[in-house]
Amino acid sequence: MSILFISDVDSFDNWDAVFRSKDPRAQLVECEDVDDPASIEYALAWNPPDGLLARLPRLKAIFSLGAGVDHILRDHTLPKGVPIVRAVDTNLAMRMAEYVVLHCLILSRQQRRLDAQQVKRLWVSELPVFSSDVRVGIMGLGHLGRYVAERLRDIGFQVAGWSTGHKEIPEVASFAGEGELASFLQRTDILVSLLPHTPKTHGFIGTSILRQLSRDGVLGGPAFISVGRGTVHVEDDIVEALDDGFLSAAVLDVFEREPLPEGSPLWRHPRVTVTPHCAAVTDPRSIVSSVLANIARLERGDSLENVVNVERGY
Ligand code: NDP
Ligand code: OXD
Repeated sequence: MSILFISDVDSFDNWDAVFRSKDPRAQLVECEDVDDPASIEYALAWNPPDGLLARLPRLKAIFSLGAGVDHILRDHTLPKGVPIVRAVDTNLAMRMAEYVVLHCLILSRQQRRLDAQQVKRLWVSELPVFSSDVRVGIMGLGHLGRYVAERLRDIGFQVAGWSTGHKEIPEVASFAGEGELASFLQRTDILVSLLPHTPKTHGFIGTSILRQLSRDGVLGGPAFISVGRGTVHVEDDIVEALDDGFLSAAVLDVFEREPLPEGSPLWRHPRVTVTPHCAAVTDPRSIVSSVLANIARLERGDSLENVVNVERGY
């Protein structure tokens, strides 16, 4: 079966090698090597150029190279009726949990202050903040949000999540919808955004959300960690909230524009940590098996797993 590989960031050779090792019948091809568009049955894509997928007349399914699918859905010419499948993978969830746990601990253990002290050779030991006194709030309690919530809970943080519908996760408080948003924000010291980018979440985390976060927590002001999509937060509002002392810190892995433009004030802000969209990178070794299993399902006439709801946008 022919699978078209489309990505401006992933290595074709890496993915091709993994596909070959798992199923010699799976033939990965790059756009420039496609002689006959009708030969392509599947596409594996990150940020495909507009119109490209519509030119494949026998396409059976589109697999996203990531958990997010906004990079595919923004093409308004997508072929009708062709299912879009997103990456759902424990490995990806583990990487995301590492990132969020790391930064929640850096914030709660005040590691940046300790680093600054070391530079000045200062020996100042203060009473540590206990993770059990820090309230983390995760926006988006989906596949990644749930896994992250459980790991933070295991370390002792007080964890809550906010999503469209309520979730049952032991010792994680669940808030849902507009009606419970204010209560969720008011009990949150570290806000983590793991929302997908959809028409509803576009520009959602700005001044009015940030200003509802708790001011009476142990961190001396709320902090914000953005790992979902940069188009969900508003960078000017984050900078303003930091500059007027409302936010104590921001950790940003995703941005309104990527790569983050050189002129962005975020690069040099003393209370901002910038990372280059690397919180959880899709590993071909674990994704390829699920793509092949899904293709086998389709070929048998069974339904695909992890199909995106195009109306909802995630
Ligand atoms: P899921 O689709 O499993 O989860 C999305 C969650 O967001 C769900 O809990 C959903 O609620 C909630 N949600 C969506 N829209 C709204 C809304 N309008 N209001 C309230 N809640 C909402 O996605 P994943 O957990 O797999 O991934 C989340 C995102 O993480 C991806 O879309 C991607 O953008 C990003 N990502 C970033 C990476 C990085 O390296 N920085 C790596 C991988 C992913 P409900 O469950 O009730 O429907
Ligand atoms: C994803 C990402 O969506 O890496 O998987 O951002």
